[in-house]
Order: sequence, then structure tokens, then C-alpha cells
Amino acid sequence: MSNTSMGVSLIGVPTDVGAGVRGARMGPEALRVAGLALALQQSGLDVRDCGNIRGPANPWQEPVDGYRHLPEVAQWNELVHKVVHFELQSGRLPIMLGGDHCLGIGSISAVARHCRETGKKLRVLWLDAHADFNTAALTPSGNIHGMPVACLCGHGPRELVEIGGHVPAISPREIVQIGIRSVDAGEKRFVHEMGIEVFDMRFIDEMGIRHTMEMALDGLDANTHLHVSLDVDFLDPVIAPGVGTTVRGGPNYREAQLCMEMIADTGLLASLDIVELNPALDVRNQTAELAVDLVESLFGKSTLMRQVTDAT
Ligand code: B3U
Ligand code: MN
Ligand code: MN
Repeated sequence: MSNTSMGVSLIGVPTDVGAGVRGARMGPEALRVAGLALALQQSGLDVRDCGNIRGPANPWQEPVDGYRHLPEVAQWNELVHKVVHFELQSGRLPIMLGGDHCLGIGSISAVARHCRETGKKLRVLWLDAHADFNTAALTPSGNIHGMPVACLCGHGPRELVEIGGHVPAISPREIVQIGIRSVDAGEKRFVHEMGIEVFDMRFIDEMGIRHTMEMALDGLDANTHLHVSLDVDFLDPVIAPGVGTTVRGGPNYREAQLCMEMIADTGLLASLDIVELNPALDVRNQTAELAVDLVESLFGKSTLMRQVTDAT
């Protein structure tokens, strides 16, 4: 390891305005209690906990014109965009502790802006049970955590699509989805129409997680900024019950570990979201502890075997 350790910044975003179930607002604290900062320090990183962003309360209202809480979602995402962009400009690796997945709009628009400013290529790995590609016309719920990928690709309300000033914030070619197993009918058509690369659970079942990750990570080079957006409902609910919208049949512990280790092996991880953790639905903080465990692997903690092999 080099003598200047990499700086990572934890950014707590305690809100569930984009979700249909409340509780993800407690996600940042649950991750802290599970020892995220210490685990990263022990991986040799220079960790700064920036504390929590403060934003509007969850008004807990019905959807209006197909969107629930649009003004509040826009405010939170504007704040996230600013903080994530600032940390990237400061040369640090931002880890956004959600919060629900609507916050991916602010986070990833900031990452994309940073890539444009620095001439980097962007690859987003969207690890999720859901495609999060709904629009006001397609959504069954009005919950904006089901819409961030569509918004980032330019399909959504002006307030969200224009965050960061570049529309669309990302191209569908820059994102790869992994672990998908719950997609609404209209959403499915739209995902195909937009040409998003999706490695769903059927693909993982047939090809295995190793081959899936090899394909998802194909074409990266030293100039690529790799962003991971980890929706904790990506994981099988047997190991990760603390999420608002569980979908059975997700990656198990070993598959999830290999997924993280293969991302770590690229050496290109440059920003991360951990979202949708809902401590109100968890059992003894086990889902937060699992997330910390996986994040350690994502930052290169691997088995003794691998270290011995590397050294020879
Ligand atoms: N597709 C559904 C359900 C959903 C999406 N993301 C989550 N749930 N977490 C919707 O409401 O858009
Ligand atoms: Mn999601
Ligand atoms: Mn999800």
C-alpha cells in the first residue's frame, strides 16, 4: 500500500422522502453503529465522517401528478449533489449513507459532473432488486425511489432531471444494472427501449456471479471512474431483512462477497452509495453489519489466500 492513504468521506443523508415505507432515514446511524468508519480505517483508509446533511422532513403525503414529495425529493438531491461534488473536487471518495434510493439522483449527477470536469469515463454499477426506471406515467406507487435511473437518463421532472445542470446527467451506456428481479411492466419496456445493460437474477443464475461481474466490469480502463450504487435490497432478504421492499431470490452472502471483491480488484472504485437500509425493519442491526462487511470487501479486504498469492 502507498504511504498516502486514500481519503474517504462519509456523508449521511437521513431521509426516506422517496420511499413508500418510512425508516430509511435511520440508515446513516445504523451504519455508524455497525462500525463503518472503523472498518474502513482498518482497511488503511483516511476516513472523515462529514456528519448528516439536513433537509426537509418527510411530509408523508399522497402523490401529486404521479410524484410523491417531489419538492422535498428535489431539495434533498440538490443538497446531496453539492456535498458529493465538493468531496470529489477535494480529491476524496464520497460514500453516501442513505436514505432511500431517490438520493442516487443527487449523488450520481455529481459524479457525472465531476467526470465531465476531469475528462474521466464513467461506469455506474447499479446493484438492486429493482430497475428504478419508472416515470410519472409508469409508476405504480408515485414513490420517487423507483425513478432515479430514469431521471439520471433525462426522463423525469425538470426539478430532478436538471440537477447538476447537464441533461441527461448520464447516458444509458454508462450504467449497468445487476441483481434485478422486480420490474413493473411499463418500466420493463422502457428499460429495453433505452438500451440499459441489465444482468438480472436469471442471468446470474445461469451464468454465475463471476461471469456476470466479468461482463459488468468489461471495458474499464485506468481513466474510468467506477461508481457503485448499492441498494441493500439487492441482497437476498434471508441475509438482509432490513429493507423496505424485500424481493426474494437475491444474491446470497458468498455471491455478494465475490461481487464486491471483483469490484475491488479493478482498483477503480471512486464513489459509493449505500441506500435503502431500513433499521425499523431490521433484526439486531444485522443488515447494517452485513453492509459494513461487504463494504470492507469492496475496499479490498480479502482472504489470506489471495494475499499470499499476490505476494508470490
Ligand atoms: N417498482 C416499484 C417498487 C420499487 C422500486 N424501487 C423500490 N421499490 N425500492 C415502484 O414503486 O416504482
Ligand atoms: Mn433502488
Ligand atoms: Mn431496490
